[in-house]
Amino acid sequence: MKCSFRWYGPDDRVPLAWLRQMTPRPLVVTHLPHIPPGEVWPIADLRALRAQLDANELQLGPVESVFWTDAMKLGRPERDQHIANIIATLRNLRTVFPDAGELVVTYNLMPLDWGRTSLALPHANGTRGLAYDHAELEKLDLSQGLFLPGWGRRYSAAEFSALQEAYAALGEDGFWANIRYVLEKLIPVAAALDIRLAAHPNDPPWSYLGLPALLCGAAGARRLLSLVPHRANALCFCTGSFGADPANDVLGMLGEFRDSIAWMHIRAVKTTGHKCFHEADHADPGANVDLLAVMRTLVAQGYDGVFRSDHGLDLLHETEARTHGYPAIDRYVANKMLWAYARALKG
Ligand code: CS2
Ligand code: MN
Repeated sequence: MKCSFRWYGPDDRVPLAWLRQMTPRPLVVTHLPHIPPGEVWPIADLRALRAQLDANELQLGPVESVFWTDAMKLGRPERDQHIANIIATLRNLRTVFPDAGELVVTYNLMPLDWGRTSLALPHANGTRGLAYDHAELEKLDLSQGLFLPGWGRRYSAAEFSALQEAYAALGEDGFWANIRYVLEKLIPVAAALDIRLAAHPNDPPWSYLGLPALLCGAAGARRLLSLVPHRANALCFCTGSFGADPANDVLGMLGEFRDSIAWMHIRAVKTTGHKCFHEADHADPGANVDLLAVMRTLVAQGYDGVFRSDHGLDLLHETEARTHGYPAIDRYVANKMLWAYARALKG
């Protein structure tokens, strides 16, 4: 298995030079944060990214993320242009990274994006981490608009209620029909470019603020993969997202979807109440999902792809840093632990 590390670009508090110091040296999981969803990732910008990776003797890992636009999810007329632009982005990625082998491009079907109610919940041992409290979220005063911790996008009250109404009018079957429409256009192109499109689950894996949540467990994954059955229609299997719902049999899902896992996010959460959880240490055996059991399952079923430790806890020198769930130390330590354990299992 190959480990990877999320890098949010030049403004990331963790510079590429730090990734170069890591053993095992991670693949770089990144995207072009300055390009809005639905616009083409220009070749020049991708070449600049490649130059940064080459200068640090790093290689591109899964791309995360080429976001889908509201128009694509809601089936608005401008979706066709956005789909064409994503196709151009896929082509440009292959042009700039012809030697990268099979590429993975991650996206998600969340109406908003991953959501938490806190980015720095203090824990008794002095660490801090992301946390989600459904009751707290549902009590939000939306008359002031919506802006969740960790987000770059703010919604005015009018924008957010219009979004809620649009998804309510669309309905889940309408949403699935729009997903099919997009995948039927993207999958053939991705396949021809040796690219897998990897859908990241809903995080949290349930509806909140009246918005639909489709990819929350095995049923959603089955439906997504059945829309366009093809290797290029795949999953970014996130154990933290699926694992946040104790009803999900994460180890069983790893087996059921083994052929559709393009890559893995391996992180743990701990449920503390109804639809209430916080990020747990990757080594915590008391988390919702035992990540060592995840590694044993992956090794046993011959998974030899890429993983990343996803979120981490603020600890040691980073206790007071503003890491928004992406610290350097804990993500690195988790990568190292998971990678070494997988190596030990393989012998
Ligand atoms: C985020 C998510 O890294 C990203 O691009 O959008 O992947 C997030 O880090 C978690 O994976 C959500 O589970
Ligand atoms: Mn994830």
